[in-house]
Formats: sequence, C-alpha cells, structure tokens
Amino acid sequence: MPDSKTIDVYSWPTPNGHKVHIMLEECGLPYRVHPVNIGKGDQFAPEFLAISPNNKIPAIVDPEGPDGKPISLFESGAILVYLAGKTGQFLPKGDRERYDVLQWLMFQMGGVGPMLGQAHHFRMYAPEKIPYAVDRYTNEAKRLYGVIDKQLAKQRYIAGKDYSIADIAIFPWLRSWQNQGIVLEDYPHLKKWFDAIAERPAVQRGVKVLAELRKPITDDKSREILFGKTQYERR
Ligand SMILES: N[C@@H](CCC(=O)N[C@@H](CS)C(=O)NCC(=O)O)C(=O)O
Repeated sequence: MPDSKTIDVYSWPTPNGHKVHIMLEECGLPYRVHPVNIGKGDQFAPEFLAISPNNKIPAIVDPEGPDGKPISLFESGAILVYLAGKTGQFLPKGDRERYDVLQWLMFQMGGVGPMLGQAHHFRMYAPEKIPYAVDRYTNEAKRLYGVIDKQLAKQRYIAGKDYSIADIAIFPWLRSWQNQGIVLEDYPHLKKWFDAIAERPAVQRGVKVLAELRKPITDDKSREILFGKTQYERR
C-alpha cells in the first residue's frame, strides 16, 4: 500500500530505467512506477520535463528527501548515489572504497552507456547502414567489454570485493550484447560476473519492471520521436 515513504519512479524498461528498478529492489525500498512511454513522446509532457529537463527517463520523486522534504532527481547515476546514501547500501563508507565505486560508476555513465547506446543505434535503428559508424561503435563496445573483463579478472565485482552501484549501473547495459556486436564468451571474466548478477533475485525482479510494455522500436512515428524532429524542437 503506497504511503508517504513511497518513492515515485518515472521510467521505462530500458537499461537506464533498469538500473533504478534493480537498486530499489536490492534496497527493499517502497516504490511506485509511472510508465513514461518514450516511443510515444511521454518524455516531452510538461509535468515530466519539470522533473527531468533533459527529456529522459529515469527520474524519481522521493517524498522524504535528506531534509525530510520531497526531492526530485534525474540522471540514473545521481539516483543510484542518492538511493545508496539514503539506505547506506551498495556504496562503501570508507573514502578509498567509495571513490573506487564512483570512478566505475562514472565509467559507466560517461562510456559504457553512451558508446553501447550508439553501437545499438547504428547497428539496429539507423535507417541506412553507415559502415564507419557501425565499425566505430562496435569497436568501442569491444574495447569497453575488454576493459571490464580485465578488471573482473582481478576481483569479484567491478569496483572491489563487494557488489556496488557500479555493478548495478553496468549490468543492464550488457544484457543486449548481441545487438552491440559482442560475443560474450570472448570475455570469460565478464561472463562469469554477468551470470552471477543475473542470478540475484532483486535483479530478476528489477528487469521485469514494466517489461511487458516494451516493444521494439520499428515504427516511423517512434523513430521520429526518439531520433528525429520531435527530439530537437525547442521547449
Ligand atoms: N544519462 C541519462 C541517460 C538517460 C537516457 O538516455 N534515457 C533514454 C532511455 S534509456 C530516454 O529516456 N530517451 C528518451 C529521449 O531521448 O527522448 C541517465 O543515465 O539517466
């Protein structure tokens, strides 16, 4: 039953949405999801832009922020850091360990997300096949998988011996490895980590959130909204 502690989550079943769904499940926080259908243009509704000015999911509104007053947040990395701070989970307290996690979280936000997103785009969505773009982003995807694999050869989780928000941020992006031109078996340490994370009950619940609503982006209207004129209208 929703109460004054229930966090409102504005989201869609994509990797950036999954990060927040998984974190909420891992932390056992009460939350209520409001679907923002990005293929239909819900992300441009004024009420959504008021909490997410960059017209992207996910965003949250926590009625009980750090000062007891409501807080709204966008950007999945910031939301993960916020929820970790709120619950004291998945972000170590020691400075050294915390910075280790934050650097890998930034690696996900600045590298893994944008580059794998472009690999997916040019391989799957671009109306014409542009070999330069396909090669550039597929190679970049392979390079990033290699970096992660090397890191996981040394330790169980991406930022050390403990599972953290850095693992939670990276995992959902690697679920569509086929669409990024990757063969998972080429990265054995990464694969072992991936399989172990996929087994976690909270992860399994998290990736199911809103999953039934997602449809492949194949129609021209959705493409136009996400990649065309609608995206670039001044708001
Ligand atoms: N850096 C942002 C990226 C969010 C993002 O790219 N969201 C996509 C879905 S995964 C979206 O909402 N796209 C809708 C649009 O661009 O209009 C984050 O991590 O929260």
